[in-house]
Amino acid sequence: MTTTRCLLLGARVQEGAGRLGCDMGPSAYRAAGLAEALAGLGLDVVDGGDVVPGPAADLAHPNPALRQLGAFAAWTEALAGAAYAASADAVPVFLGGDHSLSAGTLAGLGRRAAAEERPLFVLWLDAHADFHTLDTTTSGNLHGVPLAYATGRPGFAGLLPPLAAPLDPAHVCLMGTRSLDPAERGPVTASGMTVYDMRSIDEDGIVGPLRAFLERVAAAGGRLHVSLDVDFLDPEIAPGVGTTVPGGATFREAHLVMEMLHDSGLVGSLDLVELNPFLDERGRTALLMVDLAASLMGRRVLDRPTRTY
Ligand code: B3U
Ligand code: MN
Ligand code: MN
Repeated sequence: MTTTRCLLLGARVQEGAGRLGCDMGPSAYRAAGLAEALAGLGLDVVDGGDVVPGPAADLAHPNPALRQLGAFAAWTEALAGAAYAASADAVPVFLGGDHSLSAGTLAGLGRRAAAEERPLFVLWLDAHADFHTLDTTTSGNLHGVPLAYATGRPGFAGLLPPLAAPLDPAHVCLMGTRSLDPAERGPVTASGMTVYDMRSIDEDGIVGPLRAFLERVAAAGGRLHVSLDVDFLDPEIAPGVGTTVPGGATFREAHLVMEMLHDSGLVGSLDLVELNPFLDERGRTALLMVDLAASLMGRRVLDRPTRTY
C-alpha cells in the first residue's frame, strides 16, 4: 500500500468575512501542530506554504453591499489552480482563511474530478448554506456565496473564473445547518442539495444520514471533498470564529463524522475554514480543528492526546 501524501496549503483569505482575523488561521494551525499530528499517523505530510493570489482587479457590481469582489476573484483564481494541481497526487488540506476560499477549491476540484471522469461530491459541514448569489447577499460578505458559485447559480459570469465543471447540487450534502437567510431558503430547497439541519440531527442522529450519503458517493465512484467550517461546531467548544451560532455539533458528533469519513476511504480533499485566531481562547479552537483533521486522517479515539481545550 502506498503512503497517503497530504499537502497542506495555507490560504490567508479574510476579505470574505465580516471581520478581520481569518488571515491568521494558517499560522494557528501550524502552531497547533497540524503537520506533526498528521505525520504521526504515518502520512507523508508536506507543508506547501501559502497560496498567493494575484492582484485584485477593480470589479463593479450593482449590489452596493458587496465588499472585496476583486480580492475574492483573485483568490478564487489562485486557489482553483492550486486545488487542481495539488489533487493530482495528494490529499490537499486547505488551511483557511474564511469560507470564500472554497469557491476556488471547489472550482479546482471540479476540474480535477472531470479530468478523472469521476463525479465530485461535497460534504458541507457548516451552520450556514453559503448559497447566496452576488445579487441576493445583503451582508455583502463573500464567504456567504461559494456553494452558489460552485454549483453554477447565475450572476458570477464575467466576474469569477468560468467553471470547468459545475458541481451537481444533487452531489452536495449540508450538515449542521441552522442559519439560513430568507433569500437562501427557496433556492436551497429547490436546488436538490441534501440538507441535514441541526433539528434533524437532534431527532435522528448524525450516523444514519452520513452513512446514506457516503454510500451514495461510493456507489457513484465519486471523489469526496469535505468543507469544515468552524461554526459547524457548537460555540461552547469552538469560540474562535466570527459567526457563532448556538446549537451546533457536539465534540463527539464532530469526531464521529470525521471517524466515519476516515473509515469510508473516500475523502480526497479538505477545507478547514473560518478559524479566527483573534477570537480564539488560548488556541482551543485551533487545537480542536487539528484533532478533527487527525480523526479524519485516521487517528483513533484511544490514540488521541489528552488535552484540556
Ligand atoms: N448568510 C449570512 C451569514 C453567513 C454566511 N456564512 C457565514 N455567515 N459565515 C451571510 O452573511 O451571507
Ligand atoms: Mn461557511
Ligand atoms: Mn458558517
